[in-house]
Amino acid sequence: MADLGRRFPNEPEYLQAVEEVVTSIEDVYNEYPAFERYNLIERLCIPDRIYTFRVSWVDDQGKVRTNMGYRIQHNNAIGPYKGGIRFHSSVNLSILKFLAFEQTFKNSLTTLAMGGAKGGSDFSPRGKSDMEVMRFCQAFMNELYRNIGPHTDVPAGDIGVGGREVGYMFGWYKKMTREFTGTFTGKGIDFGGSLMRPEATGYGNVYFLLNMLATRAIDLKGKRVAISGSGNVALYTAKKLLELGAVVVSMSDSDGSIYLPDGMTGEQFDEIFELKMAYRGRIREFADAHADCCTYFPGERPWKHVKCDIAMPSATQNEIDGDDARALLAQGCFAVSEGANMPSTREAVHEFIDARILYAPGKAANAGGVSVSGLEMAQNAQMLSWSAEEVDSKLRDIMKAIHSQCETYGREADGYINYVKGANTAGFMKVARAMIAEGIS
Ligand code: NDP
Ligand code: 2IT
Repeated sequence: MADLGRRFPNEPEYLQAVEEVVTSIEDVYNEYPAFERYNLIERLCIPDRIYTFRVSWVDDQGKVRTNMGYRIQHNNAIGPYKGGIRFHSSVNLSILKFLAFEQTFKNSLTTLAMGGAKGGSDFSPRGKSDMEVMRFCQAFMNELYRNIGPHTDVPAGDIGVGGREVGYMFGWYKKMTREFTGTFTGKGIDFGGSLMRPEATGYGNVYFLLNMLATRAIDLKGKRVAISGSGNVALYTAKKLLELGAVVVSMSDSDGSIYLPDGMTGEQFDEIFELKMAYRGRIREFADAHADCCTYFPGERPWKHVKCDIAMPSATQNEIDGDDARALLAQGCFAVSEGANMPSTREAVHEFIDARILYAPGKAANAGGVSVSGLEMAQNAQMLSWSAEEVDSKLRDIMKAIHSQCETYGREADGYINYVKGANTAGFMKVARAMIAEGIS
């Protein structure tokens, strides 16, 4: 860690993600002298390669705009590079390196054959017209198309990249290569996308939560759940929770949070879904229209304002700090299942584990998204498409398998399941074995 800190002093998110993994796999790492002989840790922490490029595009006023573009191919020991693309003004190398690193262990846990990658740009689709987004996606793809492919590197969505952006990038990729291949996942259903991919991350997180609750014989029905975010992951998390009889008490976006002390109705969920998905509106607009049952906290995250049993952070990294974690615990929160990647700071993670609550890190709990991406790749390779029921049933099985790997590697002497240790160790072991078998490269 000291060595990485010296080499990458300006990359705090990357160092945070690496530290969490290396500290939690220490015991198992020291049991196998071959790991040290092959210098596995250093080789696994540093990405295989990083592409950095300029993306220039023309806005609706005819002005030439320039953004940064990146793709980090972290590790392909167990399958082609695989991971999302993030478009957000905050994107930088540190954030994408942490995401690509995490993706490698997450993908290993899914039981499918996928390596780890991540990419993105500091371009923000917010406030841009469809044509501006299209021109940006095409310019981004112009640079990247040479470095991806169905057996090389398969991108997908993440923050700011949904069906619209994947469609535009896939369209330009197809134009440049003159080939129709499964090089993106999260594609539209009409051109090779898998049914259930939009739902997969949120639904998968709820399935993971159900597995965790079962270890303590707790029923989800009637439990109060605080969600952050109101994008792809947050919305489908809320949808599945409502279907299963849980009480959804909050959502948020980057401007603020809403709190519904009595829970959200199905009709209110539909309204939020339409507001965010069809109109790309702000969560404040929902609060304005429902002042009788909903409080809005401008510029705030939900955690200090809600009374909940369960928290499902689904917006972004480091959105729960130590104080937020203590506030959640003080209100009686007994489970945290992460939809976002690394939403809890190191201090928050320690609070949750010290309190012995059910705590699932993103790389286990949100792996349903990339898992169904893996199923999309399988369907594309077969030139077939499976029914929603078939994909959903496979997703449930995968989330169960991830949970049981966490249990195997994470059970502590007092019986507590440390999901951080379990997920990191199980994810690491598969990649490490493959890297040793494949020789030094
Ligand atoms: P979306 O872009 O669909 O939604 C993101 C949501 O989080 C929006 O409500 C957005 O608010 C909010 N948000 C984003 N950045 C910030 C920020 N810096 N501060 C406060 N709020 C913010 O993205 P997804 O739902 O796809 O992704 C959410 C999280 O889930 C990310 O951490 C992502 O890495 C992770 N994830 C996504 C998967 C997927 O399949 N999409 C799979 C696994 C993990 P606003 O509208 O104001 O921007
Ligand atoms: O963080 C993630 O797992 C994703 N954004 C999904 C990646 C994918 O390839 O589906």
